[in-house]
Amino acid sequence: MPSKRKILVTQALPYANGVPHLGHLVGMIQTDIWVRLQKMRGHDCLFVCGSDSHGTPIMIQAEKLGITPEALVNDIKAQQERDFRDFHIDFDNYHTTHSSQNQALVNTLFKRHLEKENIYKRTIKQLYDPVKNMFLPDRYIKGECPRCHAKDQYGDNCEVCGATYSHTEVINPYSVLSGAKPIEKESEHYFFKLQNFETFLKSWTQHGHLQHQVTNKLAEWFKDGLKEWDISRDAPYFGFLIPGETHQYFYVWLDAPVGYMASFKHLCEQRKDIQFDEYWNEDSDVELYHFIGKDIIYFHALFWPAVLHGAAFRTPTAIFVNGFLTIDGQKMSKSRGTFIKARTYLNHLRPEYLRYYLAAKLSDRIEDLDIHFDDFISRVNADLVGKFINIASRSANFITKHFQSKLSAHCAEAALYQSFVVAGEEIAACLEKMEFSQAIRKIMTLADQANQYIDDKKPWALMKNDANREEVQAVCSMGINLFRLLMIYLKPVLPETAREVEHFLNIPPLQWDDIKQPLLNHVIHEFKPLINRVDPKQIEAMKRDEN
Ligand code: B3M
Ligand code: ZN
Repeated sequence: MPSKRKILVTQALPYANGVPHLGHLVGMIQTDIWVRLQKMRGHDCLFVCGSDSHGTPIMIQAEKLGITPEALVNDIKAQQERDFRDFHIDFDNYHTTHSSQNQALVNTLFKRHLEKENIYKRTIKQLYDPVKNMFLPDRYIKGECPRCHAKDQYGDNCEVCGATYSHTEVINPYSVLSGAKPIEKESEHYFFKLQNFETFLKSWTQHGHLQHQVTNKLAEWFKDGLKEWDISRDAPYFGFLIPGETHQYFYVWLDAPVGYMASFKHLCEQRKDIQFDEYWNEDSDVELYHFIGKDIIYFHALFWPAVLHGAAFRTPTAIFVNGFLTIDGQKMSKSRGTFIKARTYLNHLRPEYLRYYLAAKLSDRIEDLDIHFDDFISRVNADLVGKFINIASRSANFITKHFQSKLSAHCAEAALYQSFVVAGEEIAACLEKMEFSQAIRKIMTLADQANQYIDDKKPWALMKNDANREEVQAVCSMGINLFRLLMIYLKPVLPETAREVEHFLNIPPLQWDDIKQPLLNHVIHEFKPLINRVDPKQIEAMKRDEN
């Protein structure tokens, strides 16, 4: 095993204007599995996240509910924390971008860039809602598509013909908020000159920080030319005021990734053993990984490294991108009944079913991932219950009933045990590379082998003759030891089951290194069914509940 690594991991910060749904869980679970692997392997790995709490949608949502945006984001943050915790997402810290730590960091970054003239101000024209008295982001403007003349299309693109355009080209535009015809109005905005970082970014994006698919995507953007980025928004806005201004706020996407740093800063304030500078200074050798969805590549792979680099902070070691979630082959949609909130799932199903199912499908490629519920049921039942848990349930009762719960003093099949240990290194390598589905396939092949071993030895038949007692104990102890190895490999995916198994086996929390030694001459507890089969009725009830 390599020497102890220092690692900081982040997962994209969910917006605080809606509660978690299954779409959020793909990335959360992927990241959590990877972090748990690192911790089990003895590395010093921290996982921070938080709510993305600023922006127009949050302001509008709060207004609709008749509460302050602060109250809304606090409320949603609490719910996010509960839901993610119940899916066993093990954050070291869950913070919010609406925090003093974030504001201080954003101001620092802003000032450093202002001094270097990477940020400047100029006047622009925008559409303004004269009834609501506010500037309108593109998604709050609708009108007729200038190309195909479809009605009620958004201010920047047409869902009918796919055209993209400027809001000034929309025919008969209206404000989604008031229905009023927007007027054009001038205001001063701050711009970040992304072009200043072209050389840096061209090199950075080519140096192993990104998946190939991402690098290719970026090549297209480089070809189109990097454009300056509008980083301010006019009042009314829910965000941080720009230093020295009274009506200009930082755009939510400027302060959102800084939220990663802020969450870590907040963690440093609680734990005296970690130093902010060691993790974020330009010369930091701590590994830093951002896990994100494919729709926010531009922000993370271009803006964010440029913002960090230009302000003399370290840049990410790697950015890891996952695809979108579909359910039963469809985009999640409320009208189709395929939109499932995290809490609704939790009310009906064991969170580890989803963790396992996702792990069995995730790879290091940016592919969309489908939860097909028939497949979900058969996968979980066949693999987890039928193969994995089965090994323990077939072995444990003999040990408890006939051998006073004690495992043999010797490992009956050293070669078989060793082959599982060797496979463990391949499994760890797959998990490390985000090839989760490959890892799961390997684990299930081992589970088949373990079951085959018990089938061949037939302890139930051996038990009929008293002369075979010792062999029965040896075979069943072997079964338990193989099961224990598989539990170690699955622990990042199934942390709750692992806790129950640790109790069953009467052992301290399993670490990856524990694979080296089998459990010998050791008293275990009584076996209780660890994971139940998924009942299709539970799925139906969950879907019914959501609709
Ligand atoms: N709040 C959510 C998203 O677009 C957005 C992520 C921010 S990460 C700094 O997926
Ligand atoms: Zn159109």
